[in-house]
Amino acid sequence: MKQTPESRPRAHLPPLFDLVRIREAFPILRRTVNGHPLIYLDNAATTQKPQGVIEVISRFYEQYNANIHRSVNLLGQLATQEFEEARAKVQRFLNAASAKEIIFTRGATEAINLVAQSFGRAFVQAGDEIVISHMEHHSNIVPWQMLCEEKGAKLRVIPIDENGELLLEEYEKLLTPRTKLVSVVHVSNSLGTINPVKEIIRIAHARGIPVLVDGAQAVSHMRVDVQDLDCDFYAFSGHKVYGPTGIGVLYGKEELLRKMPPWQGGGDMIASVTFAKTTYADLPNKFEAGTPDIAGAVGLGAAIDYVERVGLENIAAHEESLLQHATRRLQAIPGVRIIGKAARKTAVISFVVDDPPLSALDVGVKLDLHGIEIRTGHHCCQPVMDRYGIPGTARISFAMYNTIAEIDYVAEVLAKIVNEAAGKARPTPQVPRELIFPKPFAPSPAVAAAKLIETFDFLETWPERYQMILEFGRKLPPMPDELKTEANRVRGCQSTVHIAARKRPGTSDVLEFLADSDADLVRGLIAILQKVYSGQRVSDILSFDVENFFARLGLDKHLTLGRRNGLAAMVQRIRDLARQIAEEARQEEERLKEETQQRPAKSVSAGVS
Ligand code: C6P
Repeated sequence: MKQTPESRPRAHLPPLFDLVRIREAFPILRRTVNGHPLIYLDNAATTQKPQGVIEVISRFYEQYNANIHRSVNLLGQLATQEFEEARAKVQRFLNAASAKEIIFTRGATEAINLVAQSFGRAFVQAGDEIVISHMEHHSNIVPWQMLCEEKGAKLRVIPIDENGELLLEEYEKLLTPRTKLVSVVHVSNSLGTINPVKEIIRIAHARGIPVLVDGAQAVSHMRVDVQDLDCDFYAFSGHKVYGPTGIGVLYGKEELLRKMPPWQGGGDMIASVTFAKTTYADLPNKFEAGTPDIAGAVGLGAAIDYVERVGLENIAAHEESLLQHATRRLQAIPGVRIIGKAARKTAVISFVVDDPPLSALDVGVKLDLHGIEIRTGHHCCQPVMDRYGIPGTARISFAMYNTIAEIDYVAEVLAKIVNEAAGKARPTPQVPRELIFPKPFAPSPAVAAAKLIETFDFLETWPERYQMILEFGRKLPPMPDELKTEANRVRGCQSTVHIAARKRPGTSDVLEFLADSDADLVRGLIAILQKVYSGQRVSDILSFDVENFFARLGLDKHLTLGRRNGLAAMVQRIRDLARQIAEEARQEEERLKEETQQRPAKSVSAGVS
């Protein structure tokens, strides 16, 4: 039969990579941020959603919404069909041997917790060991720590080198007869390293040890074939592969999943329930207790369809050119240092600005003012940051819709930020020999707050308020380096923060403090705290409603959760110091009372003499 173009096999024809059409498919890319066209480079945190995915989710709620696996009614059957079709799509996407091996979870985090709890409960004993790596996301550290604590097992960590590559010889040395599982990340979210997971699995399997792969950052950038990798478990999140949040996947080899006990109990995971005994459903339902995120699964199915239509090979090639170009452009900016230089990397560039020293937070906030969305901080990889001796990095991460032009613009803006900072590099402050604490800004925290709120009310936009906060920071009284001790360090802040407080000389209950940070924004926030709290009576400090004050300044909306936690940690430290002074004052008062109770007798006798 003569083949028409339509009937010809399409296997050899890769889909076209049409960047213009791809960008058109993502409605959010048409919006502006702080008055600039959006440049979204925080794709490792979550990817944007194509119109098709948004529509499929809406259509689900408009046309099929019903609970699954339960109803004989038509809607229930349609919803079940859609849900199970999504599972089949995931199975094909990962090339799993069977749909029974695909378990829907809330995300990669829940998938790893499922294995830690279920596999761990059944197979890990006191003295056993779990091997992870130094570049894991907290989601692949904490569940294992919790398990180890519960069972009396030990966590072993594969070290990484300066480039951000795993030391495979060290890995082999860590494997012992006590090793019950190896759990490693496929692509590091903080360094971009692509780990040689196939080799890692081969080495573990040679000793009969199963392997979990955290694929949260891999599936949107490269084709993953779980049978070819031969991994025992593979975890990922829907929202990082252009699907919705709240849905993710645990792939597990059927044979292993069958041996594992259920994790959560509830509806849909049972075969039968009596008070005497419950039997469990077959795979995959055994691990899916309760009503799942049905629309989320359907949306994930649509996202996979979209990715397959664009072609993972095309996406990988495009992102590789973005990575190469961005690496060249960032490396060319003096003072910028890339963290993570593995030979095999994908889609992530983490960097710090050393000269002039600019905190990652300031870089992120300044880029945001130009419409460029990146992530800053430890990226839920604190051990990685400790390995490099840094509090955090600025991270740009790519997706299929990013462009070379966007990267050029980011590089230009970043170079300008670095140059401006160099021009304005704070002259080494003339720190006076005696400590100079600021004078009280107002008679009480409440009056100080009212003055600040009045100033901020004049500034309508966040960029204006941000500039004002920076201006406050520039005028922060200098803090001598001798006071920047470990004891004065405030933990819980993503940047480095020190607070040194004392009771104002000549008073019994007035607190004053000096503080500093390596981040300009944080210096500004410190200045605000200083205006409100320093030089005030401790009782006023403790009764001041700081949450409401922050909300009136708009900080609750414009600061990230990490930054708000940092601010809360600073407030907590100030309040603790205030409590300490209040307690000392109370003890002093008691001591004086005791003294005066004894004194009258003495003074009478003294008077007599
Ligand atoms: N990393 C990032 O900005 P959840 O939150 O379950 O969807 O994904 C957790 C997770 C697990 N492993 C890796 C390698 C990850 O990168 C993430 C999520 C985001 O880097 C948010 S912290």
